[in-house]
Amino acid sequence: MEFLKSIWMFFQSNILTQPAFFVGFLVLIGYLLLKKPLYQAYAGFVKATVGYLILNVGSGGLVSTFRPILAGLNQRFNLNAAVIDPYFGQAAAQKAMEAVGRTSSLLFLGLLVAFFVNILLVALRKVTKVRTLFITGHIMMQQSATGMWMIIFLFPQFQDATAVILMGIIMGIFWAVSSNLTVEVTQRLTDGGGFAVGHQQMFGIWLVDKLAPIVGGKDAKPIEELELPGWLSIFTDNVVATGTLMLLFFGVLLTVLGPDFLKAPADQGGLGISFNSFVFYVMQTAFQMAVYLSILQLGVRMFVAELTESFTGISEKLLPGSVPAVDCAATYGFGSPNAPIIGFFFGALGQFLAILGLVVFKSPILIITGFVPVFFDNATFAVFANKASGLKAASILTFLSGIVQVLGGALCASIFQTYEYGGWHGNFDVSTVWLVGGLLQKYLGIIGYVLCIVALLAIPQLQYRKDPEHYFEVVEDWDSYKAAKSLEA
Ligand code: ASC
Repeated sequence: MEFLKSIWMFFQSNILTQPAFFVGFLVLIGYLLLKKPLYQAYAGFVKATVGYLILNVGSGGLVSTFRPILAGLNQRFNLNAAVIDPYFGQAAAQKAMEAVGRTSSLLFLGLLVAFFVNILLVALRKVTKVRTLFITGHIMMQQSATGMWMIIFLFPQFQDATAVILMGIIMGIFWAVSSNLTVEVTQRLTDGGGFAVGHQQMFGIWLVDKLAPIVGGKDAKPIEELELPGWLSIFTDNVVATGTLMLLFFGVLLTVLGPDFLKAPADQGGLGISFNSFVFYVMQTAFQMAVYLSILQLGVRMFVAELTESFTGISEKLLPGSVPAVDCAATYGFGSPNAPIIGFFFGALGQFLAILGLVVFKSPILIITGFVPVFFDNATFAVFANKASGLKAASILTFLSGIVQVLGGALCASIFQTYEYGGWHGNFDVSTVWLVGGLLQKYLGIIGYVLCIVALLAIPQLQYRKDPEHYFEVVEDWDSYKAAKSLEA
């Protein structure tokens, strides 16, 4: 038993929660199954892992640079608000578990159960119709923390072991089913990239893809095909567009915070950032966004190329008709490079408007924008909305998503009582789908829990029914799928 436990611990800390290595090993195995020479499989492993590590540098840089600035609004205006961000949400969930006398490390056991439930659902895909294995480890950890707290809060009568199993089952099903919803849209976006999204806004992606043509019109041009007249044409360049938009955004935000607050050390209630000229500090901060985004896109291109080629090995030999579900940022290498920043911008506008609404209507619950949901959810929505129906859809839908994120986050932080611990998870699915699921369980108890599971498991069945002939083909043989679909169209 001890031996098995140490193997699991090794796997959990070095591979399962480190998607770079997880993806690297998938690529290695994929190439070996394709009977490529060992040296080529090794090269693929290195490129995929390094590519994912580069993506981590980009997304980690974005998160660590911009999260404190947004969260600083809370301190600056003494709002005592909950920050809607998964890092704050995870900390709040863990504090809440400790406060009711449970150990927060239960989340890792729940994660283990959930991961195996997801594997089982893929292994039984002929029956379950699940095609995706969720492998974005740091997200699995954050969601397990929030999920573990929700189960403990909703079912305080159950002991640790029961709580872990309840949470593992529902979470594993959520991972499998939600990422499975993104298969077709992601394949279309990436022209058969061979992956799906396994992150925090999969239901949102599905919804955006459905709503975009209604909001933006059926024949709208994607952003990358727009011809900007005269001087505006400089904004077709991604670096110029990002830098300029962010100059506007951070110019306003940092001026509102004020140089004194930014400079004051943490123990005096400031952010402790050092700089000489405020103007140059604003420029550097804004341009840093373009830097990290460029890095992120470089990493994406590298690992996705390897994954696409090698995964046919796994989907032909090991798990036919299945794909890995990875970080949402993997989609930023496709479509218009300007889409992510447009999504962030309009998402932030929506969030700020909703927060203003909370203040004006004297809501007892206040919310502060968290960087991760406002950026990564909305950037992803914009990428998919743009693919489906261009700029108008991308901007309107992300603006609406910003509003939903704040209002859903406020409801969740108050209903699930993480408000007093300073945060809520805040990503789109967690503040919408989980809110509904949590309410069902709050009012119907275990019947609500069973209802959630039945409803989730029904989703892939419905997807399958719509298109039984091509349902697995979309991942097994993209070219035939495409040809069949264009014939049907
Ligand atoms: C998240 C989270 C991150 C980012 C990253 C995006 O939800 O916790 O660090 O999004 O995964 O690439």
